Amino acid sequence: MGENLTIRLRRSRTLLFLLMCCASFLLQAQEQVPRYGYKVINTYPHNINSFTQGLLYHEGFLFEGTGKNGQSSLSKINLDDGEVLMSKNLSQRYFGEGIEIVGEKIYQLTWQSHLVFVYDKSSFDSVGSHYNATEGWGLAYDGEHLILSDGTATLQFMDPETFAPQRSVQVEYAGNAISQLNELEYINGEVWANVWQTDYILRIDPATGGVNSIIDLSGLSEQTQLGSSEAVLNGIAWDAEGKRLFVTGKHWAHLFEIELLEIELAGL
Ligand SMILES: [Ca+2]
Repeated sequence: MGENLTIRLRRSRTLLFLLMCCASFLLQAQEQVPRYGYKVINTYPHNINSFTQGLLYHEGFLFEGTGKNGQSSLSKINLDDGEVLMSKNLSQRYFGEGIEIVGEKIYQLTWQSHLVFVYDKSSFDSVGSHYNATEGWGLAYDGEHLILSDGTATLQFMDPETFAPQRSVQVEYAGNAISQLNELEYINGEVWANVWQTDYILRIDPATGGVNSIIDLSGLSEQTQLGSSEAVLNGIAWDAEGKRLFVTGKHWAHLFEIELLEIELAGL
């Protein structure tokens, strides 16, 4: 009897588990969003030693912020040949993270120092700093607020003048909070976010935190040289005028201009 009861319990647990899996699958299928692959349009050089944490395209130039203590910097770079036109090294104490430009100012996050550096865009001279209560990962700008990722599933919207949070959203897909949101870019009303240590970029609705679509960049890292075991996709830059999309990675030897290709989802 005892053995039969144990078997029945095991069976009912198995059934419950299968039902939960099924429900989860249905939920995901129900919330299935468009998926994109990519086509490489152009390939440009990228410094394989750069531990890319922030990337943007502004008035014809790339701006890049890099991380690691002792290797963190802010640079203005020529897209075509990768020449560094202007650069500033951070003190050994700081691990640089995401960057963004608002007006004449460049903001640069630090990872765990709770400091946000502010520089003059033209000279890279320091013009101030702000306190950030959370970790600093990625940074973007929607025309009103700086958008901050901090390694969790939360995106915070900060006042550029004070860096005080004004509101936040949790990024969710199929009922699950999605954390590890890294480098960001604001493109046509959406927040695009690299998910750290994956080949995915999420396109996020900034009003709700919902995922509108998913970009799968699998295979792109195989089209360049990787400079370390930490070399992962990280870095999205949008040329709004030219409508060009650039991506690169930490310790990648190239930066790519890509075009998105919608993937047909069979049977859904
Ligand atoms: Ca960016």
